[in-house]
Amino acid sequence: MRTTVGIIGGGPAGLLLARLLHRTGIDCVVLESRTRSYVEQRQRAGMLEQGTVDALRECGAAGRLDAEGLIHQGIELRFDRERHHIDFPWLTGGRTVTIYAQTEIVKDLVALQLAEGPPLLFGAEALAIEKPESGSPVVRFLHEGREQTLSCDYVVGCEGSHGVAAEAFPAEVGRIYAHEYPYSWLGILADVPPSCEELIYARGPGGFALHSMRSPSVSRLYLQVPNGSDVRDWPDERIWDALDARFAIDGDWRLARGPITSKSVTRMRSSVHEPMRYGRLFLAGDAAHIVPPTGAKGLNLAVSDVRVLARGFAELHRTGSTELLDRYSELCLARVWQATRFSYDMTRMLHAQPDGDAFEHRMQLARLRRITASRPAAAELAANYTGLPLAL
Ligand code: RFL
Ligand code: PHB
Repeated sequence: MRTTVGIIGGGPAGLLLARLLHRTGIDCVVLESRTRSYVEQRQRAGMLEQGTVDALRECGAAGRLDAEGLIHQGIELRFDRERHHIDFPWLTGGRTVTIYAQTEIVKDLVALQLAEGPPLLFGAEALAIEKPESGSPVVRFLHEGREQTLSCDYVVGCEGSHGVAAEAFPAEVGRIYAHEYPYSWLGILADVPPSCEELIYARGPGGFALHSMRSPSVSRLYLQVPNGSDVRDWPDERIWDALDARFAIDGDWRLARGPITSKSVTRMRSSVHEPMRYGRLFLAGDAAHIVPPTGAKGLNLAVSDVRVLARGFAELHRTGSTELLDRYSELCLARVWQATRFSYDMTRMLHAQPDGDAFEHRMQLARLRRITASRPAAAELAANYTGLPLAL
C-alpha cells in the first residue's frame, strides 16, 4: 500500500486530520488498532473550545454537534461551602464553550470517513515506523492476521500515549518532560439529569469533585481518589456520599442521584514530547502530550495540532513550500506548554494533597478567593479555559 500521509490512530486527532486532508485533495490512510465499536464507546472528554467547534464545522462534521451540543457561558467554582460563577462572555469579550461528548465526535467522524473516504482500517495495529528521516517512510502494521506495509511521503503518529511513533525518534532527538500527580480521578456516568446548568469544579472536604454532563438526561461526574484506587472499593452509595460532601454549600442545592452506568479510574499526569517532528514523522494529540483532565485541554490540543498540520500539508500541496510544516513543532509547542501550565495550575489549585498539607490547602483557598474577587484574575482563568489563540 502507498499513500501521501499515513496516519496512525483513529481517535479524534487522526480522524479529524484525515477529514481535513481529504477536503484539500491530499490522500491519506488511517490505521486504527481497535474495533469501530471500541473507539466509539471509549468515555473521555466533553468540553470543546470554540476553535474545536470551528474546526469540526469547517470540515462538515458538525451537523449533530450544532443540533445537540450544549453551549455554556461559564463554570462554577465551589469551595468553603460557597458557589461562584465565572462568566466567560463577560470576561473574554463574548467567548463560550460547548459540551459535546468525544464519543459523539468520533462517531460523526467515523461515519463520514466510511461514507466518503479516505480509507480507515480498523483492527490495523502499527508495529513500527521505518526510515522516518528519509523521503519515503514506511509503516509496518498487522491487519487481518498478517504483517503489511504502508509506504508514505509523511507519517503522522496520532496513536495516543505510549505510542510507536514517539519510539521512532532517536534518543538524541526526542525528549519527554513528564510529571505525575499523587492522585487519580474516579469518573462515572449516571442516568440522571444534571443538577447544574454549568460545570462545577469543587475543592471540598477530602478533595476535588467535578460535575459535568453528556446530555439533558445523562450526568458525568468525577471524584478525586488516591492513586491505586479500585472501582470495586467504590460502591454507588459511597460515590454519591463523597460527591455530596464535596459539592456541599450553604443554601439549598441538592445533587440528584441516579443509576450509575459506568465507573473508571484515571491517573493524572502531564507530559510533553519535544520536538513534535523528526524528519518525515510528526506527532499529534496525546501521542505528543498528555495533560491532566482538570483544564479540559487534551482533546482541544489534539484538534489544534492537526489544524496546524493540515494547513502545512495544504500549503505544501498548493505551493510546494514546506515552510509551515517546518514550523509545526515550534508553533504547536508554544500552545501546548501554555495548556500544560494551565492544567497543572488548575489541578494543583483544586486537589487535596494526599498528606493533607494544611499550608498547601490555605494556598489553594487564597488562589480561589483571588479568582473570585478580582476581575483580572478571573479573566486569566477564562482566557485559558475557553482556549488561547492558535498562532497561525
Ligand atoms: P486517542 O483518543 O487516545 O486516540 C488514539 C487512537 O490510536 C489508536 N492506537 C493505534 N492505532 C494503530 N496502531 C497503533 N499502534 C495504535 N496505538 C493506539 C487507539 O486505539 C486510539 O483509537 O488520542 P487523540 O486522538 O490524540 O485524542 C486525545 C483525546 O482523546 C484526549 O486528549 C482527551 O480525551 C483528554 N480529555 C479531555 N480533553 C478535553 O479537551 N476536554 C475534556 O473535557 C477532557 N476530559 C479527557 C477528559 C481524558 C480523560 N481520560 C480518560 C484520560 C476526561 C478523561 C477522564
Ligand atoms: C467531561 O465532561 O468529561 C469533562 C469536562 C471538563 C473537564 C474534564 C472532563 O475538565
